[in-house]
Amino acid sequence: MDRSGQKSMTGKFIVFEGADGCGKTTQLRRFYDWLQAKTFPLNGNPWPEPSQIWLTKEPGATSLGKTLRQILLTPTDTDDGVLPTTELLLYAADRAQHVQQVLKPKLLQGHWIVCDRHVDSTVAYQGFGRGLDRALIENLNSIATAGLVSNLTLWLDLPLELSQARRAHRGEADRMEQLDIAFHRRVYEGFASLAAQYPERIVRVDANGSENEVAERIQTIVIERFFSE
Ligand code: Z5A
Repeated sequence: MDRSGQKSMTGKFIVFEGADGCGKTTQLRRFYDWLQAKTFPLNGNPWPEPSQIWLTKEPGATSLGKTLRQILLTPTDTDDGVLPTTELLLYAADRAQHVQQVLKPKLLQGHWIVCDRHVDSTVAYQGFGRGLDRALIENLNSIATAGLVSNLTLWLDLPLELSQARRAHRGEADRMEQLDIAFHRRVYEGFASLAAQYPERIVRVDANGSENEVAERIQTIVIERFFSE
């Protein structure tokens, strides 16, 4: 998992990705509760202890990250708000802090991390959505993660019209959510393209269905990936 090869990480790093409104946060919490509730070994593989399972997110998991999140997501009605390149750098700064202060230390201690968004969001939103240079984004992601790669990234795939409708039910949109439908369509295409490019790391989850149905699909994928004989 640690491409720098310096120390072996014994924990598991599982990321939930997808368009806003796809049900990612709902499923991530359900998945966390499901992991917490089980303690027995499955097919001879030990289940993580409840105290060793962590829920986290990007942006905003650290003290600095909370401030960055506010800057990144608070809507502004002026033209001198956050520019696209500044936005990219702020997401990278949030990630660098998160990786060093939370993710790497926990993974080194053998914890299981369940994370709401990570590097693929930057490629999808700032790369495909904003049209910023892909090589620059890969570079910044690589600096921010310092070699850390997820063991599994679950892409919750929901048709754009459905995710927009679900999000709309929740009321006021944040700064990113306020961007136009063409932007969100490019973001969706970004996630689809990443899933095709990295089939080993990114697994598509059909997010169309009831909360229970989607939760069961996720559990099946995780059992196959980490608890098969
Ligand atoms: N961003 C970025 O641009 N670059 C980056 O590098 C990173 C992030 C890391 C973070 O926003 C924003 O930052 C995000 C990308 C950008 N912005 N956008 N746009 P956030 O963390 O505040 O929120 P979000 O990640 O966009 O997620 P969300 O808006 O909270 O939505 P969600 O997590 O995908 O969905 P949800 O909250 O679980 O569900 C949405 C609604 O649907 C809710 O009312 C649920 O009750 C309902 N729901 C959920 N599941 C179902 C099912 N199965 N059926 C029916 N209804 C359902």
